[in-house]
Amino acid sequence: MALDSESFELLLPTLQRFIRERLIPAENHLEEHDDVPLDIVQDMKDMGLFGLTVPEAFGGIGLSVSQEVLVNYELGRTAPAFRSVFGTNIGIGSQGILMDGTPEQKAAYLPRVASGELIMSFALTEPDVGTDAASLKTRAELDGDHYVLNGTKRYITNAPRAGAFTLMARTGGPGAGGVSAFIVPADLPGIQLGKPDKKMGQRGTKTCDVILENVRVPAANIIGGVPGQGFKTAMKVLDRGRLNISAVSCGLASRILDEARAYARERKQFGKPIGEFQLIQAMLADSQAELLAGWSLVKDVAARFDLKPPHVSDPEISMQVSCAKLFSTEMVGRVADRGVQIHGGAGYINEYPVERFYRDARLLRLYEGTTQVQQIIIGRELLRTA
Ligand code: COS
Repeated sequence: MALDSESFELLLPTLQRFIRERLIPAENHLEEHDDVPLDIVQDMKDMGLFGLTVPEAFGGIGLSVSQEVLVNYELGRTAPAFRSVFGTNIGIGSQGILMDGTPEQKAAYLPRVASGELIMSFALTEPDVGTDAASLKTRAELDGDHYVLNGTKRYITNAPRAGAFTLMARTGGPGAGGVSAFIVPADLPGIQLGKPDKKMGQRGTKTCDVILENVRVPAANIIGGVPGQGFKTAMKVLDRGRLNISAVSCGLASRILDEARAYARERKQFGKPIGEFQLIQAMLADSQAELLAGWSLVKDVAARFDLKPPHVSDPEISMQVSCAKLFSTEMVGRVADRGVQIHGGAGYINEYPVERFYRDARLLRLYEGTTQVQQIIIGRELLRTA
């Protein structure tokens, strides 16, 4: 599945212009008001951004993974909160339905996801369950043709905006085999949202707890219709999600590098622009080399991802995705740190974008699997195939 190259070549410059002319100028407003302005959300819907990865048969644009990483690189060049408005929709929120849903589930949800009418969000993490996702505790007990869900989901991105969740709950015994993925409409009785999380960065993204108390969900809402497959669905969704976080990391690194270059040309010390000093050039050079390495890796893994059917998982590809996430997210952390360093004291002042990008970048190493999770996945695969 891919958008024809002629249409994609039109889409990318349109998106670049939208980011340059609409999103970057709105970054300070976003930071101050902790929300994405509604007119920008409407523009995103009009541009089809909510349906980027939904197949054309369901009203979307149907990007391949190689195309999606190019889009995410561009989106990475501005505040991450802009992407988050539709990022869970085309990404981890709806990919479970796309990959493993029944034909009826796809027809019922994907067209509304693609138009932006329905925002979906991904609910895996819990208060006591983060990295060890297979031990999740949210219970789903069968009662006639419904399941009754009880539990709490934590740090759920876009929960306040969501019309439905892809939500993992335990229908069976312990471990991964007891987990099912449900489509849970957000307006079902018994669902409550917690207080908005106050975060270090990424202002404008909305995260909070989702609390479920005796929520009755039709058994027909189990993704794929078969209980016990939900952990695998979640992992497959995260494989693609992690590659997208990697692309965003590279885009953000390129923006930070641009900011640092501009400052190095403009700021004078000892009678000349600081960019003329080799110690500043060394920091710029290290960032450029690492960015190129990360971005080459992401594009390479995306091309491999596209060679397999989207719903089929391949442990080698999962391992390569983890390499991309590990390297790119750690890389952007170093690039952001150097960006602040090149700005000197000014880099610690919120007048300069590098200050907030430094905070924004920190989350990339944590969500959709920490660096240590990626190391576990890589290490296990290396030993499995030794
Ligand atoms: N695609 C498809 N299936 C997968 C898979 C993938 N990428 N990864 C694992 N599976 C399958 C395994 O093949 C295994 O299936 P079988 O039981 O049939 O053999 C099953 O899922 C359990 O896998 P595994 O034994 O590897 O599970 P672990 O409990 O050891 O978990 C980690 C492994 C830690 C890697 C996993 O829990 C993880 O990724 N945790 C982080 C979760 C995360 O990213 N949270 C962020 C929340 S979203 S912002």
